[in-house]
Amino acid sequence: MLIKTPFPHEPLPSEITPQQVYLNRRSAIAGLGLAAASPLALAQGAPGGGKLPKLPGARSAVAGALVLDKPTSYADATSYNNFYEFGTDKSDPAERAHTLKTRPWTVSVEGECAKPGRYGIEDLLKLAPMEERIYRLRCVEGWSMVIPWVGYSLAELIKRAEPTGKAKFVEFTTLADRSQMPGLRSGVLDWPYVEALRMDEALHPLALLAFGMYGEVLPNQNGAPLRLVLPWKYGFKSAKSIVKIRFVEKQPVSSWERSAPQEYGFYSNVNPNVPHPRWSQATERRIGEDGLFAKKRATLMFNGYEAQVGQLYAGMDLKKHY
Ligand SMILES: Nc1nc2c(c(=O)[nH]1)N[C@H]1C(S)=C(S)[C@@H](COP(=O)(O)O)O[C@H]1N2
Ligand SMILES: [Mo]
Repeated sequence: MLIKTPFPHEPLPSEITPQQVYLNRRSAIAGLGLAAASPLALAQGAPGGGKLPKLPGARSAVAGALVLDKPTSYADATSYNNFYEFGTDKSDPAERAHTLKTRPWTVSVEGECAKPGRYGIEDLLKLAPMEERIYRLRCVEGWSMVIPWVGYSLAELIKRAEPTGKAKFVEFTTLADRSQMPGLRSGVLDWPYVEALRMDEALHPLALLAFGMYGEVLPNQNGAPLRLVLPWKYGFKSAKSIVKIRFVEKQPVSSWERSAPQEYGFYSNVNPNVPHPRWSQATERRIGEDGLFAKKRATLMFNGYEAQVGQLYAGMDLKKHY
């Protein structure tokens, strides 16, 4: 029998040095009288691949939306991915996701709401002003990236649907099409990939519906044409290539919970104090920082977004609700 091993990939070594290198570079830039390294300038200094259509976003005013960490290179962010619909190796999505058809694309909004509907991707792109958000993304496997995303708060779409009083949770279903996604032949997860949030989490302004990154539309391997980015939660909560958003009364079971309930809880908030049953979550390696002086970074509570989201979990036992 094949034993399921979710997230079987061993982390590579990492380092922390670039923090200092980076700070030095910032002061060097300031010394030259060039643009001070504001978050906006940092993002603009993180170029995309230049091959996809541009998708600019205005500097976000949402608290916590622009971390100062050096953005991960576009090459790293688009070649080291988790998108199991295209295979479980980190390089599989970049190699195979060209078969994903992102037009036409429709997202169905349904369940406990007054205004259900079907939104074409072109309508979603116009629904609210695009913002640039520089977020840390921390994978449960123990690595992280810093990505300048482009999108708007998920709340913008939710409020248009007018959820009813019964809508306690929001469930996200992503595309599962065997003709486009070779990874569906594997039983590593139950397809389609399903994730969910409590309503107040989904309405938090940091919860991002992303359509782009690095000033361009999302590459297929990063979840085109739209995905979630929930920076205070482990990466797997940030579902890619969403086709359905459903308001429900009962707490849904996510794909990862279903596959390994002892290992992946519903909340999946980044928490250095709650180890995964098979490894610690206390540290992480930042992708792109591997090298001679490889040193891991300390993982931060709620991935560094505690000031913004901590209140959502006040009074909850986070060891129980991991
Ligand atoms: N549909 C779908 N969404 C997904 C996944 C997946 O396998 N399928 N992997 C998740 C995991 S484990 C992580 S860490 C992030 C990775 O996003 P990135 O490849 O853009 O860095 O996507 C998440 N969203
Ligand atoms: Mo992940």
